[in-house]
Amino acid sequence: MSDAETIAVIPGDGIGHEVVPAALRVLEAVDGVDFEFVHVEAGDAVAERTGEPLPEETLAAVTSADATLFGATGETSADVILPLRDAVDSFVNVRPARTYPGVDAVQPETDLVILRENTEGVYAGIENRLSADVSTLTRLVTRSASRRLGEFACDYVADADADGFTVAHKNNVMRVTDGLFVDTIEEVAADRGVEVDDQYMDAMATHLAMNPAEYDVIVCPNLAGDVLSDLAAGLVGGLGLLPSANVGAERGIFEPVHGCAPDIAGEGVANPAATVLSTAMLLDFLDYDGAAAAVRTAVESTLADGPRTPDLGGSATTDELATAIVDRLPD
Ligand code: GGG
Repeated sequence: MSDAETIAVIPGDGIGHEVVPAALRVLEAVDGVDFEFVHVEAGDAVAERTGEPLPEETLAAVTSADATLFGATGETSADVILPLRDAVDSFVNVRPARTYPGVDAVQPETDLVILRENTEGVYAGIENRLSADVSTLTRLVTRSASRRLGEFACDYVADADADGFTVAHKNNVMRVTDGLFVDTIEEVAADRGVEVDDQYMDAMATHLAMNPAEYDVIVCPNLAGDVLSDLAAGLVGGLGLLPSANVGAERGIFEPVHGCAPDIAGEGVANPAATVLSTAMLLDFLDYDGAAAAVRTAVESTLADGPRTPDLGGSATTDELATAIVDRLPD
């Protein structure tokens, strides 16, 4: 029996084909972990070729792997990443946003994490075209998913030694759905003795842009988490720096927050840092804490005084950045 960790690898589309191989170079160079990579396809390109954005073989690889490294998808995102999150029962998307020494940031004090509900809300896929002129969307919120997210947030706060968390919502407008969301999470926090406050998500966007240091752990519904994490990326130097973990009870999918960036795809200049940092989250998930820390330190050191890709004001290629990160891993 092999002790290797099986990792399903899905580059997806666009710059996914550049940042995922770069991140694999880093994973392969990590000391003390054996990997078996299972390379599979999903996204726009495979859909164009075969008619199927998420082939059976890909779904099978993800549901049997120990973890999945995912790049990015474009037009077919709803047909790919949403069913993949469901397939591994990934109820939360963890999106840390922090600044790095040496990287220009709009808000250098930013150091927070967004815990995004990952299977419900307006991303539950319940949309209908009623007629040529009318379409509808159903916003799904359940007590069980909200409870699970609240419990995860309480555990997260305890592990991170944080004071508590802030729930983003809009329960003055979406009274029933966000009412259930906030009430359930607040009940869980009260049971667990965790401090929680809540804010309207629109007001939070303003406060976050102006005073990010006031936030530590933010818990939000699905769409709000998607939007607020891109906002947070803008505060710390761009989307090239934000990793994420889709966490399920047994499996996880690790992906950069950014999309497939068709404007720069094929040029070999995409910043791989977000994907490499996502592999650090993958290593944490598989309990290789030392290896995860080594990857983070190598990325931090590279961002501090190594080569830079154009999004950070340099002219380095994706490969040059990956090489610099690999060179800074401990022997
Ligand atoms: N790696 C991130 C990615 O592929 N983003 C495309 C996208 O639109 N994702 C939707 C989501 O994260 O819910």
